[in-house]
Amino acid sequence: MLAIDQIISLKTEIQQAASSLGFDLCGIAPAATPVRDRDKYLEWLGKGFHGEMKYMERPEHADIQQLLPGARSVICVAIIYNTPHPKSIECNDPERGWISRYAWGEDYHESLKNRLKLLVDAIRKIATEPFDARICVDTAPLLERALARAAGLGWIAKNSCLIHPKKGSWFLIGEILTTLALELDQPSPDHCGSCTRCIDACPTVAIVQPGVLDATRCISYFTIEVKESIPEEHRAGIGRHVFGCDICQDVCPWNRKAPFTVLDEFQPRTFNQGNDARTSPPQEKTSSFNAPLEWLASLNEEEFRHFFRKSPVRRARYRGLLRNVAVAMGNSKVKKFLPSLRCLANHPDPMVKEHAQWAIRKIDSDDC
Ligand code: B12
Ligand code: SF4
Ligand code: SF4
Repeated sequence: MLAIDQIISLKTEIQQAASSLGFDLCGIAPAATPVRDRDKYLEWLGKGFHGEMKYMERPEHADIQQLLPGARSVICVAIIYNTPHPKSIECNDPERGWISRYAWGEDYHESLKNRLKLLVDAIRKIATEPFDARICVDTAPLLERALARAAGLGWIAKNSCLIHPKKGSWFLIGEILTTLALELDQPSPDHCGSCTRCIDACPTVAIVQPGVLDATRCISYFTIEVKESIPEEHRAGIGRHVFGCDICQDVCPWNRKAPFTVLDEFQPRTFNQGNDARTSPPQEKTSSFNAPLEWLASLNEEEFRHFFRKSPVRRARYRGLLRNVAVAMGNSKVKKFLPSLRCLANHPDPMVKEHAQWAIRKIDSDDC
């Protein structure tokens, strides 16, 4: 058993190691999901707010001990992905599609996991007793925001994101569950006050109550998680989003002065436009930031795999991205998209075809 001064110095050393590995925040929570959050999660599931995300129904969500028997602490970390590019609400070009900010560069799952593995290695060198550890980033059934709040990394805000008073909310979180008993942090207080900007700005009215998101109305859910047809009544609300949505964070006053990352992995990717962009001579550079819809619609499957290699966008899959692009083109009402949409309307995939036909009807109906 460690003495109290050893516990305190171990925590400080862990935080220093986390910072040197590129993490922007690091705090310690008890190894138990707070009861209030577990109840809210069960209520959320009961209302069917998770929709098609069946992975959200895994019962271990409420029980950290099932994930790591003997766990005593959770080391929570956050990494900022914000870069100095305009917000989605500042870019209104209907000819371009919005990929959400976290998805402009590399997929964070691998890079966070690798950093967390290095952090575990570093802790093994400084801890005076053996311990078990398990790394989690997004995919494990954990209420990550609830744990991060308990670790003092921020408050769960009305838009349901975790916000830190100095860092804003443009960050991703990960955890190390451990059998080590570490000095705990205090949960962060709520700073939303009377503000309701995110609730008012959400185009699909997905924030049904402060802190409660009906995912089945969220643009992020439709464009990333839904694998088949997007119900027609929800297509107009998607606007020009082709992967995820940033609006409820864009409007948040706590993000006004949010810091930027210096990490290359989160910077937007650039591509050379052209029919075969890998072999044709360099033409106009395009990027994952505010990408031209026509260019996205022109990608073949091989090009999609090449351009979005190790990118979060891969989660939507090729057919899902084309579906989203067709919806965004339809919503734009831009007539010059008709030739691209006619190509997509001949696509062998019936889902892509149907969304392109819908978009053509939508643009044509604007004639009268
Ligand atoms: C499923 C999921 C989604 C779903 C559902 C989102 C949701 N709000 O549940 C969809 C696809 C819509 C989604 C979207 C996004 N996601 Co997501 N997602 C997840 C995932 C895998 C699970 C979230 C979850 O447990 N939901 C269940 C609900 C019940 O939990 P909750 O929303 O956190 O609710 C808590 C509070 O709101 C509170 N609460 C509930 N009811 C009430 C009622 C009252 C009155 C009060 C006061 C509180 C309260 O208690 C709940 C439990 O703690 C997590 C990773 C993980 N394993 O945690 C990432 C995660 C939450 N997502 C993340 C990100 C980045 C996003 C997007 C920004 C991506 C994008 N740009 O499109 C958007 C943001 C949308 C938003 N406003 O939340 C990050 C969030 C980082 C942060 N700073 O908060 C996470 C943590 C991934 C990560 N490892 O970094 N996501
Ligand atoms: S991510 Fe977009 S659609 Fe989802 S709750 Fe926020 S503003 Fe609404
Ligand atoms: S916009 Fe306002 S209410 Fe919404 S999360 Fe930010 S501070 Fe809270």
